[in-house]
Amino acid sequence: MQVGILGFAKAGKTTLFNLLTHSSRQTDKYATSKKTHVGVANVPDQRLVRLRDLYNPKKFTPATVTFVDIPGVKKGEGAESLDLPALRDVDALIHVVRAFEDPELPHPDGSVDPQRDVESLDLELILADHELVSRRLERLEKSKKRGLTPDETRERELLETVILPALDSETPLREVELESEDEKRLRGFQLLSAKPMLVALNVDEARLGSDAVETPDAAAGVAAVVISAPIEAEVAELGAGEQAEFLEDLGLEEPSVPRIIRASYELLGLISFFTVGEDEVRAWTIRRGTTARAAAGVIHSDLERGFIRAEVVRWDDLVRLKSLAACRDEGILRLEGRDYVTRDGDIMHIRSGV
Ligand SMILES: Nc1nc2c(ncn2[C@@H]2O[C@H](COP(=O)(O)OP(=O)(O)O)[C@@H](O)[C@H]2O)c(=O)[nH]1
Ligand SMILES: [Mg+2]
Repeated sequence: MQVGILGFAKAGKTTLFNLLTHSSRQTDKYATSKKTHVGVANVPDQRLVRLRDLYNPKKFTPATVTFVDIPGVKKGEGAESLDLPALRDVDALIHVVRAFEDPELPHPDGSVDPQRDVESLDLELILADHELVSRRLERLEKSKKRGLTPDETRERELLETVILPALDSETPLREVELESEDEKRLRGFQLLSAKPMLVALNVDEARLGSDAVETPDAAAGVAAVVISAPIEAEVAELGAGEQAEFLEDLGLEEPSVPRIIRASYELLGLISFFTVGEDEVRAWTIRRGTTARAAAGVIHSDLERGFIRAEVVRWDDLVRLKSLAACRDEGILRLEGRDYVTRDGDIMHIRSGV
């Protein structure tokens, strides 16, 4: 699962990327980087930590999210200034919006205005989508001579009557409700404005934790978090004790990095199930609604092919009773079939005949 970090130049994208992925890529004081960076972050999960404490395993494997730091968007250049291949591949977007003032680092637009930046970035995504959809419609138009398949006919209708009008009226596609059939039809296009988005407002340190921060009124379906990237970098350097004190002084409950990683995970509609044992305690990532058999396939394709049943217990019941055997004795270790819908926090043990 990949999340793209996107925004205008000098918003703090690379600074945030470094924090999320423990990297040390060059940030841009004067120049503007044109490099796309890829890094991996562990998803913080207290449940998994409790399970680790219980098993003391040789190996501990949290869930991960991959972050892609995409070079700054240039206004008005739409698709041309975007690293489109990197952007098409990501499953969700974090838009880093500059809300900090710094006379040494002029905003490319001359002033700091989060609301304007949220709207202009959306517009860039909409323009890129518009171009792609128009080209596709032209191609379908040409194919009309040989006759369109029923699928192509439906696609044409969808693009012409729903998608293009939305883009024409500058509505991001994430706000357009579609039947799941149509959503599937569009998925292959990897339309940018259809991807789920999180707005990260990068504010001055003095305003962090204050209620005075006005989050830009991003459209429906867009979550927002407030961060101060340099402050987060300082927090990351501190030991746990000092960290708590420092955060308290700032009026914060926890650093924003774990919050952003978790928010990305949720944005993508992802949940975790766990496998436990002395060898490994591990979180596995699935989409909400995944069946037990498909979940087994995430661990190994053999487990999916030979799936017989899953033994399932809630993570907190296991922590309370301390072993799967005890859960079995208590009668709370359930046997579930292939169609069981896996829940967030399930401990799964797959029985397979392969
Ligand atoms: N004062 C201040 N400077 C910041 C903040 N966030 C990032 N910077 C600085 O802004 C410059 C650009 O940051 P960078 O992460 O490279 O931005 P990018 O172009 O969006 O990748 C760097 O010199 C950062 O140190 C912030 O919240 N406050
Ligand atoms: Mg950068």
